[in-house]
Amino acid sequence: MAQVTVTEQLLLHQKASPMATGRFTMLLNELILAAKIISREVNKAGLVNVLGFTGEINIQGEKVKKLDEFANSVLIHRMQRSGLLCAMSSEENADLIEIPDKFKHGDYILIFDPLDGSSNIDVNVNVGTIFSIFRRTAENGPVRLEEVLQKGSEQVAAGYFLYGTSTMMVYTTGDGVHGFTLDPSVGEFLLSHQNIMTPEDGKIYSINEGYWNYWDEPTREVVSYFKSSANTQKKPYSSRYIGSLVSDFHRNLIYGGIFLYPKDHRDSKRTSGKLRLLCEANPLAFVIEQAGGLAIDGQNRILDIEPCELHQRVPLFIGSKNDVLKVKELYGKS
Ligand code: P6P
Repeated sequence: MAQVTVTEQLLLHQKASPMATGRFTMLLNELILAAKIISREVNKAGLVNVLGFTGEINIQGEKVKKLDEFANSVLIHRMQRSGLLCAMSSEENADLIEIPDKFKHGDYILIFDPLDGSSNIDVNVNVGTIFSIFRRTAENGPVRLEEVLQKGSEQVAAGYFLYGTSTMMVYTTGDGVHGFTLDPSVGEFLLSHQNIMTPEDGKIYSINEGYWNYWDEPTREVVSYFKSSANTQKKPYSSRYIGSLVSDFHRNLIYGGIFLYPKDHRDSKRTSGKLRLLCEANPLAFVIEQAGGLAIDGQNRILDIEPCELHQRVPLFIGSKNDVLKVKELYGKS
């Protein structure tokens, strides 16, 4: 395959749409630079003292790991200078991130999880950066929160970087899903997976079964379906769960399967599940639908949910089309 860079791919495949401007290509290239910097630190995390805790607690009430903080600051530092954004929101920041007046403002909004799966950093398990891009709805003036709280179906682009055995970037602008692999020797992301389509029927299910006792009966019935021979495979699905959403999602995207993070009754915080609508569920839902899959909260399409707040959590069932439809059918019966 000829070596196609992200920029070439964007120019090759841009339909006449708001995405056809060079500004979006510039935005994605800024994001790529931030990801290369994060990838460099992640790949040498074992060698320098960036492991361990900063001792601070983030908005999610989780202890912030140094690499989390580093990734967050790299993204904010780089993207606020891009001249393309009017606001940002990070999973690590309680409030909207304003673009300082000294920088040129644009009409895109960037929402991101700087380093998802961070609980795995110290044990060398893959982590990732997830991003979601909207255009602002007002012509100009200070960005209002409701411009950020748009339905996922309004995203103009979304995707993730996966820092694993290789560093990958997977994204969509609504014109299919494309995967690029970083060639560290030249520092370029080169096209490695063109037009990714996920199998309609999976063979893998991904869920933290440790919470079995906290699930309601319909959820137990859903999980039991995938472990039984009553499914379309006529045999139990393989269980694969490494506790890093981007990695679990990416594996299932390529091989076919379903990732489930239901609500549970462990405590009041989990009655809407653990994963965040804006910086996790929405971007991955855009990707999976463009790859022929589906994403629901148990009943409703993720991309149709009207957000109420920045850090809103949502139950997530995402992956192969027929597997997600089965989840919807089983929950619909209860
Ligand atoms: P649990 C990582 O902290 C994360 O946000 C996702 O990357 C991952 O899928 C999930 O939480 C794991 O959660 O409750 O199974 O440990």
